[in-house]
Amino acid sequence: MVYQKLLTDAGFGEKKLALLIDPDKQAKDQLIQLANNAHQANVDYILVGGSLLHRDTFHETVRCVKQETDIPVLLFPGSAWQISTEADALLFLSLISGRNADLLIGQQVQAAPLLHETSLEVISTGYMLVDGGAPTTASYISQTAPLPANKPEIATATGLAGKYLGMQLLYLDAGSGAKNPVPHEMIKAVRHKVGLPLIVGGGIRTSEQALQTARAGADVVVIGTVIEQTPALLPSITQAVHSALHYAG
Ligand code: 1GP
Repeated sequence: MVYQKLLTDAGFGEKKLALLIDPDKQAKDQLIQLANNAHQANVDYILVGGSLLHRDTFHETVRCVKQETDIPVLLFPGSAWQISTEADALLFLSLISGRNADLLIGQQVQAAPLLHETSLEVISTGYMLVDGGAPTTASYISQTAPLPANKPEIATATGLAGKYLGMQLLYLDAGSGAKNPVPHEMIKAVRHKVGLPLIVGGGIRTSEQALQTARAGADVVVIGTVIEQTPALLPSITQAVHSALHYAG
């Protein structure tokens, strides 16, 4: 089970790297190459999904990644139709930083009966968008205001509310291609106070940023855009995240 493993690894302070694959962004041969690179770099998870997809390649992307690697594929759905039974688990996201009812509970109601018919592992995830210095596709499409980056106490209150609502996991996201990643102070505060396993992503471009994100308390660090631009960075960023183990709190 993906969640059990995630929980155990987080308990031991083992830091993990997730590569976000946007189904829109690459041709099939590039995708095969990327999946193989991820395997060689010891990437721990592959996330597939996005808040705005332009092409009908979602299912094909999941299938292709599953064929090429044994890295667990976690769905990171932008809407109810981004469900593939070929994935290992689905992050059942509720956008708890926002006040858009459709993304808090509407899409989830549409997806639930479909999920019930599958054996897909469903992981209840409190999803929080954080201001990354400029509007992102996620903030625009979701029509929500992100959490202010300099207000860790709002992030903590939101994360705690998610925990009390029964969520199993939190995801702090500055949004794909964000100018600034999620501040370390916020990561620290949320991880320490809420105590749920924590995924952090958005705007991470260097090994140093990935390392500091993991050291601040992220259990899983997500990178996407930087690898689309510079695939050769994947091994060093993955290694940096894995090396943060000794700094576990
Ligand atoms: C976005 O957290 C992910 O949802 C990854 O962001 O593409 O900026 O790495 P980047």
